[in-house]
Amino acid sequence: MIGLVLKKNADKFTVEVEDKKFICQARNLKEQGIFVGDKVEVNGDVIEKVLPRKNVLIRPPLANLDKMIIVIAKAPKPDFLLVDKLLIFCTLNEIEPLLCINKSDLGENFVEEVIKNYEKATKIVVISTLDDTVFDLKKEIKGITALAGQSAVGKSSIINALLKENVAKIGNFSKKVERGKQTTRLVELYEIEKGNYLADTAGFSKLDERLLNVDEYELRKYYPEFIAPSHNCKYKSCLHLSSKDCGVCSAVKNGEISKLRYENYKILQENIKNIKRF
Ligand SMILES: Nc1nc2c(ncn2[C@@H]2O[C@H](COP(=O)(O)OP(=O)(O)OP(=O)(O)O)[C@@H](O)[C@H]2O)c(=O)[nH]1
Ligand SMILES: [Mg+2]
Ligand SMILES: [Zn+2]
Repeated sequence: MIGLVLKKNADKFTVEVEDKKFICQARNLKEQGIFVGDKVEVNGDVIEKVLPRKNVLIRPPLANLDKMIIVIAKAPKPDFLLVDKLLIFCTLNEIEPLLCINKSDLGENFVEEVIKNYEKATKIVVISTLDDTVFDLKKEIKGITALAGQSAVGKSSIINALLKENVAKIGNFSKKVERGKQTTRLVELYEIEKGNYLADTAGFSKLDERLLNVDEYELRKYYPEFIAPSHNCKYKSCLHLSSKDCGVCSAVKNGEISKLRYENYKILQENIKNIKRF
């Protein structure tokens, strides 16, 4: 029978087969080779085979991702470069991205600012787990969807609010160190609606540029707002870094392109240049 791996704990796997959950073990297969999100062939309580994957992430270990919800909040202070890297990562791996601004109860200015910077880059949903706006996220969960983002942005809180149950452990945001404590350690899939799962994750708080594997010229196409007809740069080989009559540079100057996004682009250009390619 074919099942879906919902959870991995040491050498035990929770596998869902036709709405029932079974604790299975891998025999004749390497445990390290089985990921949460994998479709597997099971016989009794034994996983016999891993079916081909759409994609696989190593850190956090997750397979067959359809969608990624990148969660940010006013606190902890967002790392927007990480947001940009995750957006690129999604496009490269055929994962549909969504930017979710959580903790909207902490103030409107922050929300407006983020929308201004990112509305041309990706779809955005604004929620708070403290009120009903969190349910706006429900219709966005398709297939296997992962919550990504820094520690303490509220990923586990979102799962609990959607399921109206305290299934995921919630941490504290430490004001003193201005960051979370990585409360969630394991990856686990929670069924939000039939066939639609949400993964609580840890470990998306960094993303090495090497994983992106794009060159300086390719990077441009991951900033869709640079390509809008009004400020499309007329030079085909322009990297939009400083040239006097570069259309993108002047659109940044007159405020048509977000400065924050452009500065991130420049940092990524620099980082990509410094990666030694083998
Ligand atoms: N004000 C406010 N606080 C929230 C909201 N959602 C979550 N929090 C708080 O944010 C803190 C961190 O929440 P978690 O859900 O543990 O965050 P996480 O992203 O799962 O963190 P890690 O598991 O460490 O990656 C907790 O103190 C929550 O109560 C919200 O909408 N508004
Ligand atoms: Mg968590
Ligand atoms: Zn240019």
